[in-house]
Amino acid sequence: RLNMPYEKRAGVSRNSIAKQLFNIMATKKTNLCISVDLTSSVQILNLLEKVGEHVCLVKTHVDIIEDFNSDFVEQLKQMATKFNFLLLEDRKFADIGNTVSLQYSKGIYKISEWADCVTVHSLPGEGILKALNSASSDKSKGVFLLAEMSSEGNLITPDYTKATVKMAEKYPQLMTGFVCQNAATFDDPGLIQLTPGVQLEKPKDNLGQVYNTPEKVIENGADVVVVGRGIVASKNPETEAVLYKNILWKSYSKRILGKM
Ligand code: UP6
Repeated sequence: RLNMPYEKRAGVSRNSIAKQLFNIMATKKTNLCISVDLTSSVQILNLLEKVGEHVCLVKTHVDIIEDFNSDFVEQLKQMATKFNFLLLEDRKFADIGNTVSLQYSKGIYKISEWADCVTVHSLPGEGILKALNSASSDKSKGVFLLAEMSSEGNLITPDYTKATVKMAEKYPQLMTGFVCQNAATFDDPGLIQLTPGVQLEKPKDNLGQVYNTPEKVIENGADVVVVGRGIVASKNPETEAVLYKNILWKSYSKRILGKM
């Protein structure tokens, strides 16, 4: 999958969100995902107004937004249409299937109504995928399963990673890809490697996050690269987003030519 261009990979994806995401990347020439870890809806929308044209995917943690409301969701969806990006709610579901199906579609956030895709832990077992797969939804949906994490001392083992990839095989139409750090994690070119833990500025934070450079993660198989504070906490987010976008696209272009 590493040498295959995104537009070709769209053709072999069995999940419609993965297909869309590959096509957006090819069209907009960006594999940058911005993680908008801000606590105010106005701040998030203002940031997206500046960086929206440079990203393929916007990753949210809606449960940290202090003034979350349905109007925010409407504006977020409008922005996604205007700038042609998809929405990933990084909910990291990790409970029994029944609870997860409620968390996915009920409560304040009603994630299933607006998120194109969500992140999910494999820890509870297959029921979690079964629940999301059968959750009724008017729109297409996708799942990124966590096969590895970026944080120091995380308890995921190589066996856990392998079992996670195996679990996903039964749900090809649901699976958008994996959150992981290494190319060896999976082979299917129709799936997307989403890699967080990326920053140019520093090698880690104070709470266990470990950072790699954009070049390094592309070399390690990343297809969509998540940058949070590297852009969000910078003085000029727009300039920074362009910087990350350009380095990432250059690295991807080298990779598909086999020069990496
Ligand atoms: N994230 C990781 N590592 C993982 C999985 N998810 O950092 O293994 C998420 C975090 C955060 C973002 O929840 O929203 O990616 C990274 O943000 P940062 O670039 O500001 O560190």
